[in-house]
Amino acid sequence: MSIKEQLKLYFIMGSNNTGAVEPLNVLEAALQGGVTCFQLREKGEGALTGEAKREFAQQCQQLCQRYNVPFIVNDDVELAIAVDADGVHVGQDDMEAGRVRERLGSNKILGVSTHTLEEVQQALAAGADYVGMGPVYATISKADAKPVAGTGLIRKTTSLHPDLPIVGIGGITLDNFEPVIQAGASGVSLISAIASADDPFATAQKFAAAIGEIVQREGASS
Ligand code: TZP
Ligand code: MG
Repeated sequence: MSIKEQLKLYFIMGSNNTGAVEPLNVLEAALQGGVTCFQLREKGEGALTGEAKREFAQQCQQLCQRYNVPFIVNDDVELAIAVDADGVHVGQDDMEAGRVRERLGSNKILGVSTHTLEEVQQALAAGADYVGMGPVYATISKADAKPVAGTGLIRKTTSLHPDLPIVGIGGITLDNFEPVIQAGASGVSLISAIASADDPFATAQKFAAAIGEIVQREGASS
C-alpha cells in the first residue's frame, strides 16, 4: 500500500483519550472498522511514561500488526526505535525532522506537522514521507493547538507538490471531512471522532466507506 493509501483514515490515540473505555478495545474496534494508519500519541494529563508507556506501545503495536496497519509513534524517537515501530511523527517543537530521519534510517515512515509552505519545504528537505496540516477545525484534543487553519494550506501545498502525501487534522468528523479531501489531502487524521465515539467500530467503518467514495470521485475528476 502506498503512503497516500495508508493515510486515508489515520487514527491517533493515547491511553487517556477514551474516557472510561479500555483504550486497547477502542483501538481494536477502530482497526476492525477500517483504520489505515495508527499513531500512538501519549500526551497530556494522565499520560503514561517510562516502562508503562513502552508496554502500552507494544500492546498497540501488536494490534496494528494483526490488522496490517502501520504503527507510528508521536514525538518519541527512542521509543519508536526500541519497539521497532513503523515510523515517527514530529511537530515543529519536537526533535528536528532531519535528525529524526538520521536516527530512523531510510526505511521508516517520517511524518511532520506543518503550518506554512516554508515548513513544508523544510519537512521535504528533512526526508518526510508525509506532512500533517491543521488544525483544520477547532479541536478539544490538543491543549496547545495553533489557530484554526481551514483547508487553505492543504490546497496550496497540493498544487505545488502534487505527489506529497498530506493528511488533515483537527476537529474532523463524519460531517465535515469532505472539504479536507477535496482540498487535496490523501486522508484525515483524528482522535476524538473515533476515540470518543459511542461505537468506534461503526464510526471507523463509516469514515472508511465515505472517504473511499470521495477519493474515487476526486481522483476521477482530476
Ligand atoms: N494536532 C493538531 S489538532 C490535533 C493535533 C494532535 C488534535 C486532533 O484531535 P481531534 O480530536 O481529532 O480534533
Ligand atoms: Mg509534538
